[in-house]
Amino acid sequence: MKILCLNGPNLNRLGKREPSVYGTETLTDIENSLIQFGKQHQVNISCFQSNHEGQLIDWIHEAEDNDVKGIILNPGAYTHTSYAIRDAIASITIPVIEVHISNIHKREAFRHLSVLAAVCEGQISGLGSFGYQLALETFIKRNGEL
Ligand code: CA2
Repeated sequence: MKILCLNGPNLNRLGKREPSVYGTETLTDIENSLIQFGKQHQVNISCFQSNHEGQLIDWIHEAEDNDVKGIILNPGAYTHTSYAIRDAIASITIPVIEVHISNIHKREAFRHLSVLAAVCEGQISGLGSFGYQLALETFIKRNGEL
Protein backbone atom coordinates (compact mmCIF):
# COMPACT_ATOMS: atom_id res chain seq x y z
CA MET A 1 0.00 0.00 0.00
CA LYS A 2 1.27 3.45 -0.93
CA ILE A 3 0.72 6.50 1.28
CA LEU A 4 1.84 10.05 0.62
CA CYS A 5 2.83 12.52 3.35
CA LEU A 6 2.89 16.16 2.26
CA ASN A 7 4.06 19.11 4.33
CA GLY A 8 3.51 22.71 3.33
CA PRO A 9 5.25 26.02 3.88
CA ASN A 10 7.77 26.55 6.67
CA LEU A 11 7.48 23.02 8.01
CA ASN A 12 11.08 22.49 6.85
CA ARG A 13 11.93 24.82 9.78
CA LEU A 14 10.58 22.43 12.43
CA GLY A 15 12.92 21.86 15.35
CA LYS A 16 14.80 25.08 14.63
CA ARG A 17 12.45 27.63 16.31
CA GLU A 18 9.29 27.80 18.45
CA PRO A 19 9.79 24.43 20.21
CA SER A 20 7.02 25.32 22.69
CA VAL A 21 4.51 25.34 19.81
CA TYR A 22 5.93 22.77 17.38
CA GLY A 23 8.22 20.57 19.50
CA THR A 24 11.88 19.80 19.02
CA GLU A 25 11.73 17.17 16.27
CA THR A 26 12.80 18.13 12.78
CA LEU A 27 10.66 17.29 9.76
CA THR A 28 13.23 14.63 8.83
CA ASP A 29 12.79 13.04 12.29
CA ILE A 30 9.02 12.97 11.80
CA GLU A 31 9.28 11.57 8.28
CA ASN A 32 11.76 8.88 9.35
CA SER A 33 9.49 7.72 12.20
CA LEU A 34 6.58 7.55 9.77
CA ILE A 35 8.58 5.57 7.21
CA GLN A 36 9.74 3.21 9.97
CA PHE A 37 6.20 2.70 11.27
CA GLY A 38 5.03 2.12 7.69
CA LYS A 39 7.70 -0.55 7.11
CA GLN A 40 6.41 -2.51 10.10
CA HIS A 41 3.02 -2.64 8.37
CA GLN A 42 4.13 -3.22 4.77
CA VAL A 43 3.26 0.35 3.84
CA ASN A 44 5.37 2.42 1.51
CA ILE A 45 5.39 6.10 2.50
CA SER A 46 6.66 8.88 0.28
CA CYS A 47 7.28 12.17 2.07
CA PHE A 48 7.63 15.59 0.44
CA GLN A 49 7.72 19.18 1.65
CA SER A 50 7.26 22.36 -0.33
CA ASN A 51 6.91 26.04 0.37
CA HIS A 52 5.01 26.45 -2.91
CA GLU A 53 1.26 26.05 -3.33
CA GLY A 54 1.43 24.87 -6.95
CA GLN A 55 3.95 22.15 -6.10
CA LEU A 56 1.68 20.79 -3.38
CA ILE A 57 -1.22 20.79 -5.86
CA ASP A 58 0.86 18.92 -8.46
CA TRP A 59 1.73 16.21 -5.90
CA ILE A 60 -1.94 15.88 -4.92
CA HIS A 61 -2.93 15.38 -8.58
CA GLU A 62 -0.08 12.93 -9.26
CA ALA A 63 -1.10 10.79 -6.28
CA GLU A 64 -4.37 10.00 -8.05
CA ASP A 65 -2.45 8.53 -11.02
CA ASN A 66 -0.06 6.55 -8.82
CA ASP A 67 -2.39 4.28 -6.87
CA VAL A 68 -1.80 6.12 -3.60
CA LYS A 69 -4.32 4.98 -0.98
CA GLY A 70 -4.23 7.99 1.33
CA ILE A 71 -2.62 11.40 1.76
CA ILE A 72 -1.43 12.77 5.11
CA LEU A 73 -1.34 16.53 4.64
CA ASN A 74 -0.04 19.27 6.87
CA PRO A 75 -0.76 22.27 4.64
CA GLY A 76 0.89 24.80 6.99
CA ALA A 77 -0.65 28.26 6.68
CA TYR A 78 -2.28 27.29 3.36
CA THR A 79 -4.81 25.56 5.64
CA HIS A 80 -6.37 28.92 6.28
CA THR A 81 -6.13 30.50 2.83
CA SER A 82 -5.86 28.10 -0.06
CA TYR A 83 -9.00 27.55 -2.12
CA ALA A 84 -6.66 26.16 -4.79
CA ILE A 85 -5.51 23.32 -2.52
CA ARG A 86 -9.12 22.77 -1.48
CA ASP A 87 -10.12 22.37 -5.14
CA ALA A 88 -7.19 20.00 -5.72
CA ILE A 89 -8.31 17.78 -2.83
CA ALA A 90 -11.89 17.88 -4.13
CA SER A 91 -10.65 16.87 -7.58
CA ILE A 92 -9.22 13.50 -6.43
CA THR A 93 -10.84 10.39 -4.98
CA ILE A 94 -8.02 9.57 -2.51
CA PRO A 95 -8.88 10.33 1.14
CA VAL A 96 -6.85 13.13 2.69
CA ILE A 97 -6.29 13.53 6.43
CA GLU A 98 -5.36 17.06 7.52
CA VAL A 99 -2.74 17.07 10.29
CA HIS A 100 -1.60 19.96 12.47
CA ILE A 101 1.12 19.67 15.08
CA SER A 102 -0.36 22.51 17.15
CA ASN A 103 -4.00 22.87 18.13
CA ILE A 104 -5.13 25.44 15.56
CA HIS A 105 -8.36 26.05 17.52
CA LYS A 106 -6.44 27.22 20.60
CA ARG A 107 -4.33 29.73 18.71
CA GLU A 108 -4.87 33.06 16.91
CA ALA A 109 -8.38 33.57 15.45
CA PHE A 110 -7.09 33.41 11.84
CA ARG A 111 -5.93 29.81 12.45
CA HIS A 112 -9.33 28.61 13.69
CA LEU A 113 -10.71 28.25 10.18
CA SER A 114 -9.47 25.54 7.86
CA VAL A 115 -10.75 26.09 4.32
CA LEU A 116 -9.64 22.51 3.61
CA ALA A 117 -11.38 20.61 6.41
CA ALA A 118 -14.66 20.21 4.54
CA VAL A 119 -12.99 18.28 1.70
CA CYS A 120 -10.77 16.17 3.98
CA GLU A 121 -11.65 12.85 5.55
CA GLY A 122 -10.76 14.22 8.98
CA GLN A 123 -8.56 16.61 10.88
CA ILE A 124 -6.01 15.85 13.62
CA SER A 125 -4.84 18.94 15.47
CA GLY A 126 -2.81 19.55 18.61
CA LEU A 127 -1.35 16.08 19.19
CA GLY A 128 2.15 17.04 18.10
CA SER A 129 4.03 14.86 15.65
CA PHE A 130 2.02 11.84 16.85
CA GLY A 131 -0.81 13.19 14.69
CA TYR A 132 1.04 12.00 11.58
CA GLN A 133 1.25 8.45 12.94
CA LEU A 134 -2.43 8.49 13.91
CA ALA A 135 -3.33 9.49 10.37
CA LEU A 136 -1.17 6.67 9.01
CA GLU A 137 -2.72 4.14 11.42
CA THR A 138 -6.15 5.23 10.20
CA PHE A 139 -5.23 4.46 6.59
CA ILE A 140 -3.58 1.15 7.53
CA LYS A 141 -6.64 0.09 9.51
CA ARG A 142 -9.00 1.13 6.71
CA ASN A 143 -7.09 -1.04 4.28
CA GLY A 144 -7.27 -4.01 6.64
CA GLU A 145 -3.58 -4.16 7.46
CA LEU A 146 -3.66 -3.31 11.21
O1 CA2 B 1 0.27 23.25 13.66
C1 CA2 B 1 0.58 23.04 12.49
O2 CA2 B 1 1.06 21.99 12.10
C2 CA2 B 1 0.41 24.17 11.46
O3 CA2 B 1 -0.04 23.58 10.25
C3 CA2 B 1 1.79 24.77 11.28
C4 CA2 B 1 1.80 25.99 10.35
C5 CA2 B 1 0.73 27.00 10.79
O4 CA2 B 1 0.68 28.07 9.86
C6 CA2 B 1 -0.64 26.37 10.91
O5 CA2 B 1 -1.54 27.35 11.37
C7 CA2 B 1 -0.60 25.22 11.89
C8 CA2 B 1 3.13 26.73 10.40
C9 CA2 B 1 4.35 25.92 10.24
C10 CA2 B 1 5.50 26.79 10.62
O6 CA2 B 1 6.50 25.97 11.14
C11 CA2 B 1 7.46 26.55 11.92
C12 CA2 B 1 8.46 25.70 12.32
C13 CA2 B 1 9.45 26.16 13.13
C14 CA2 B 1 9.47 27.47 13.51
C15 CA2 B 1 8.48 28.33 13.09
C16 CA2 B 1 7.46 27.85 12.29
